[in-house]
Amino acid sequence: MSDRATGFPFLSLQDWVAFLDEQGDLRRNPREMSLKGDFGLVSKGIAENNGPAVLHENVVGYPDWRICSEILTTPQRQAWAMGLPLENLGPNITEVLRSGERRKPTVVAGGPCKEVKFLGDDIDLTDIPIPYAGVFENPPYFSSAISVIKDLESDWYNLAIRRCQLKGQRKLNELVLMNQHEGQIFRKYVWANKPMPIALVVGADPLFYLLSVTPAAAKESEWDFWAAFTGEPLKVVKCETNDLFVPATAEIVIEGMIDPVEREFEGPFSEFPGYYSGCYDAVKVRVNAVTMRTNPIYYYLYMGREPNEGINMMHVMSSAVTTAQLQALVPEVKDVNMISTWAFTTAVSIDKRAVKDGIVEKVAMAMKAVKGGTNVKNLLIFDDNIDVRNLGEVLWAFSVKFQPARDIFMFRKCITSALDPSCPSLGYGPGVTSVAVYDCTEPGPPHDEPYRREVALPPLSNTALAVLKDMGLTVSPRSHAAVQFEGE
Ligand SMILES: Cc1cc2nc3c(=O)[nH]c(=O)nc-3n(C[C@H](O)[C@H](O)[C@H](O)COP(=O)(O)O)c2cc1C
Ligand SMILES: [Mn+2]
Repeated sequence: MSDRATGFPFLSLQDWVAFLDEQGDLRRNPREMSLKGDFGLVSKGIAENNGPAVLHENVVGYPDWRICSEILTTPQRQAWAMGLPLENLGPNITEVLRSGERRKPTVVAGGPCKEVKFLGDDIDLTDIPIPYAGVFENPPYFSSAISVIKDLESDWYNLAIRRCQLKGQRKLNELVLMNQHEGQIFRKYVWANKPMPIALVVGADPLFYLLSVTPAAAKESEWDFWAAFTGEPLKVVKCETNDLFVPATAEIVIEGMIDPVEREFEGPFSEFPGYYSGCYDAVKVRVNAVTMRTNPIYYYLYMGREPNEGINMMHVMSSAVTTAQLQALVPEVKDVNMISTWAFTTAVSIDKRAVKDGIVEKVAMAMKAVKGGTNVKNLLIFDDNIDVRNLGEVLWAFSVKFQPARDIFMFRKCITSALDPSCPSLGYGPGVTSVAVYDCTEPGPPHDEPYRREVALPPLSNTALAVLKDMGLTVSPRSHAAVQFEGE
């Protein structure tokens, strides 16, 4: 498999599936698959093994449909989708998000997402095959729906994947969390007592999907970053029944309105912390139009305990954008790695030569101030001689540099995630927990001499490397010092 995707940029889900097939990184599944029982476990198994993407071609009850999954599960597929080399993927994404040229989408007259149109009472959402994830879900969820909404007061379009529970032929519930931009925008419609127009995109090009889980700052329209990666603006078409726009090459588009006061119970959903969510008083989407391709592929995104496709996408994109957001406030920040359960446990490295006093506190406060840090609950902070993307190094440094009584501090109350099962307000409000900061950096002066602050490593020796080579062994450059003894 090549490192760089030759087909980049991929303009639709169909193009992406064809590309993965050419690369030998997609399996076609000819077996009969039942929506109720069979899909979740296949996805889980592929994610656990870093396996290939899959295209299910035989869905019971839906002979005309195909369902794809695991199309962005692995770093290689994520790298291809963004047109970046696999090596150094995280920092490269940060660089594009920081300095790539953003452009607003271009409006075009039509596109494949308009090939078939259902309006009013001709709409029947149950004609779309929606697999279940967990055992207790009923009815099932659109798990890959990207919600497109517009701010009431500005030109800010916001995108994000939102689970949507099927509640009738023309009815969905959507989980609008108040710690997310959609919650912040929806609140403005509520205060103005106006219905909020919404477009749900189910199936689109892979870069659009990665951007939809990128926690860009407020007022930044995530789709403007499409051009930063590809050099050209995203092409969008206008909706049939409202003034929103959607990618012209989407598979399925569901257009609707959300009433500012109407609510209905939805849940439980197999959520990213690995538990079922509670039941929520969720907003209701009344559907006014469904448009689609003649032969759409449904995209099934499994959610639940990691590893899984959704969390893998969020880890890579959230880490990358949070690095840029933090560096803008605290330039000493070097890298961010969201390690577990999206951002619940996150490691940050800072320049080890930084003036130490107060820097960890500064990073922690900045983390809770930037958009990408919203869900951070356990924050581990290291010097940058620790590679925060290497879990072995993270655990080692946590073990030897961290003194519990001295190096832990807490924020008693921060906005985090309402979906955290340890959170007392599960299901209500924005989600509020305490946040713990683990200072795993080394003390500053007077212990600032290199021999006290360096990891003890053997000197670089060409002879030693040759001896190892004779044995068929290699050693990581991180395992020896950068310098040799004199005379070597
Ligand atoms: C499969 C999947 C389902 C998700 N469902 C929801 C959801 O129902 N509600 C929500 O607020 N975020 C959900 N997310 C997370 C958001 O897409 C993500 O946090 C996004 O960056 C939020 O952006 P925003 O703050 O601009 O709205 C989901 C993510 C994935 C991968
Ligand atoms: Mn946003």
